[in-house]
Amino acid sequence: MSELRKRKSSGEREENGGINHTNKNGDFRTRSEITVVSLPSVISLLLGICIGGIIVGPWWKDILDTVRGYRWDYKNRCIMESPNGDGYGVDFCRLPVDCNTCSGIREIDEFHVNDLSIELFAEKYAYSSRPLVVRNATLHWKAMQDLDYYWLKNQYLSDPEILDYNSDECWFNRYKTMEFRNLAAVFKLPDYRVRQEAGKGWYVGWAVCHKPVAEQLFTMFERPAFIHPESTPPSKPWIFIGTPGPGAHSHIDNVDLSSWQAQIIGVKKWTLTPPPECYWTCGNKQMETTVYPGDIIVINTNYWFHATQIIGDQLSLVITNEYD
Ligand SMILES: O=C(O)CCC(=O)C(=O)O
Repeated sequence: MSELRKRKSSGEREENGGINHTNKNGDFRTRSEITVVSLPSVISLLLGICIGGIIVGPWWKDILDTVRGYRWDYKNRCIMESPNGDGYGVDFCRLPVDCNTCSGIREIDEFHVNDLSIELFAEKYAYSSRPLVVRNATLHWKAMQDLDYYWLKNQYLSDPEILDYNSDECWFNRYKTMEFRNLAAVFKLPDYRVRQEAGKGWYVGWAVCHKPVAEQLFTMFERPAFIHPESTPPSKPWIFIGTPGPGAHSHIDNVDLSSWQAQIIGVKKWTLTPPPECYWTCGNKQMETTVYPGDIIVINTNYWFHATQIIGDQLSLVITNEYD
């Protein structure tokens, strides 16, 4: 060992990363390498951390949310969906969806109603969150002849108590039509606005939780042919109605089940986007489809972000129902 030491000169590096030093008696000593950081650098670093913390601190969650594309509730471990302050949208916290579902879906499938059996629908679409358009599915419904804005107005105004009815099942969404405080306002529209001859466009949706109206509405439509006969019959249909222009803003729902929507009057363009938590699996590529009178679109609105737009020059009117 001493032989080895003598062959090395003072300050020469040893294999273990230390440095040899010779003391005044001529002995060798090994010391670990020390990196000296100057005091001003340490102070600058600490100052930087403090200032950075003060500046970014209150916003770090916002910054993370922006990067992620959704707002995460750390306490309840769910994604916060909030109204955007304009009075439309629903405030709730949802669990992230299963991104395997959207990973293989690049477009909205389409069938003519005669080509879609109950079995095929049950196997491939009903419970898979795979969106679907079924063409010419409602051409025989009475609604196609008789249902319009004025039919609804007559039903709702037939008894002054109907519009006052309220329950947990009732909801009314005015989207961007801020002038409508409630459903009653929709039926006070002057004719020229229903016929879109003048004035601003409007768009609303609501649950037909008003029993007398729901009963009459049920005479206008039936369970779509591709839905299993043992599926629970519809109980409270929803109506969406409005003039050409923006329909629903992009949003995700917090409802019980998947739903179908039958286009009775007008033409509607749908845009579906995978949920933001699935960005790395499904991307954010939008899928679009256009539905015409007689068509049905089937969507799990709890899974897909969806937005609508009314195109053409006619008012749009649809009946929607959940199914199990
Ligand atoms: O029909 C529309 O314009 C919107 C429908 C919708 O948002 C829904 O069914 O959840």
